[in-house]
Amino acid sequence: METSILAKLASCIECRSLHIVVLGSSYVGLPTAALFADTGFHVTAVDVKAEIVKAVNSGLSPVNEPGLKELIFHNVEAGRLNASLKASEMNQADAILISVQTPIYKNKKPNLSYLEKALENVGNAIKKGMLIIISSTAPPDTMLNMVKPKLESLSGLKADTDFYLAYVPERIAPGNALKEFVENPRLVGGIGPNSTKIAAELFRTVCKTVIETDATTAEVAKLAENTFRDVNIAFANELALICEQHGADVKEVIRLANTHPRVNIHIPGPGVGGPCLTKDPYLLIHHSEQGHELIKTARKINDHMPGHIVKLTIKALDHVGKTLQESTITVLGTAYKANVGDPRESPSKQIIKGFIKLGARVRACDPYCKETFGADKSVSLQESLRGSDCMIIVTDHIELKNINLKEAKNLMANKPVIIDGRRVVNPIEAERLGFIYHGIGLGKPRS
Ligand code: SAJ
Repeated sequence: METSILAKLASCIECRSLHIVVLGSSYVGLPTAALFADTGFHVTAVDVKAEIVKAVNSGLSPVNEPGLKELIFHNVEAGRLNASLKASEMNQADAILISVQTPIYKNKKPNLSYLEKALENVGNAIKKGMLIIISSTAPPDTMLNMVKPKLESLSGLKADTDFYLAYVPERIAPGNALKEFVENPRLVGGIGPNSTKIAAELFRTVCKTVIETDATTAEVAKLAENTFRDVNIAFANELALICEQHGADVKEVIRLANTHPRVNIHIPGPGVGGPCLTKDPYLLIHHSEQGHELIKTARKINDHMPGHIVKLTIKALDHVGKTLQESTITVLGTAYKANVGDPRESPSKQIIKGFIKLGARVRACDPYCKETFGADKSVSLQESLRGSDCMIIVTDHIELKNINLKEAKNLMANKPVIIDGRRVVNPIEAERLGFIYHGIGLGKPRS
């Protein structure tokens, strides 16, 4: 019996007759739905937001991700992709993929309420032979302690025998999601051997490399990746603070250290943003109140950086005889990282709020992102710099890397200051043009 259900599912995957329902159709769910549709499956993207459903069914992308609009349009036109507000779509599904959000509360504890709600709907819709995939990032053991028992008790069926259940974490970075979905090796961790095998077969239709493991290992590996990156960036940020004290340049220090074949230090900056690195380390350690100091400290260091930018600015303005309260500050970049329009958890939020609280006039400008976090919005780079006392580079967008310093100098107030949070400006060139330049991790040489 078991073998024949599995064989039937495998054959539906091979001939693309499998109907997939994706629950949660945003930054991760939509690229997933569109790519599976593009490989030939009939996919329904379900979401609670009417604007998402309306956009997809009109062949548009509600998420600003390169290439996604075209992919959605093409597959909606071809009749392979549609969207719906109704959870009951799952009654027609052969496979259900859950990619709802798993944010953290203010106290840094995981908020699994969206996942719980999704599981309730799925549990009531499970039929024999269904494949259930969880792609939402979750704390270790969520599959064994929450997902499996919940689905088994709601359905009265047994995982890995009557239906198949696997954890398949996403590894896609916004801005390059479609390419990374296909090219980054995909971890597939089943709740048992049948689940791993069948889930891997499904993902092999889209992903170039699939690595089979178990559900718990996949959960921890996903969190380990983002935590490693957060800890590494925290080390780079701490090095930056050390270099500022000692008159060294962190950029050169890291360049030299990274010539060692076993060293790979990341890049310091004005803070770590985005929805993943700011949350996943807390998911990894949330089961234990005590210990894990390295991970907690890394989070603290990265969260300290926006405040450090505010302090650097006050010091630099003081050197030119200006106070923050009588200055106009231009924050360049409100997106959390380069060349995307995504403001989630961006370091610029804390920086702008900090300046506003201290009484400065703050303007914000971002070529990709409309968010201003309460600062005055400028329609162009030029407008944002006109008469300004200080520019702060928070995001390393290509346009800001190539900023025309000569033009900026002519537009800005007397004795203009640059606070370079991403080290994209040449300090020598800036000072030659008459700027007061301070860069993150650039100590002033002692003579
Ligand atoms: N950042 C630095 N220095 C660096 C690298 C990044 O300050 O050397 C900052 C960025 O500016 C940004 C933040 O860190 O504010 C996060 O950026 P990120 O490049 O780490 O990318 P995310 O958050 O967009 O995506 C990460 C990715 N994880 C890893 O690279 C290990 C992506 O592959 C995951 O799919 C994604 O998290 C996720 O959804 O979990």
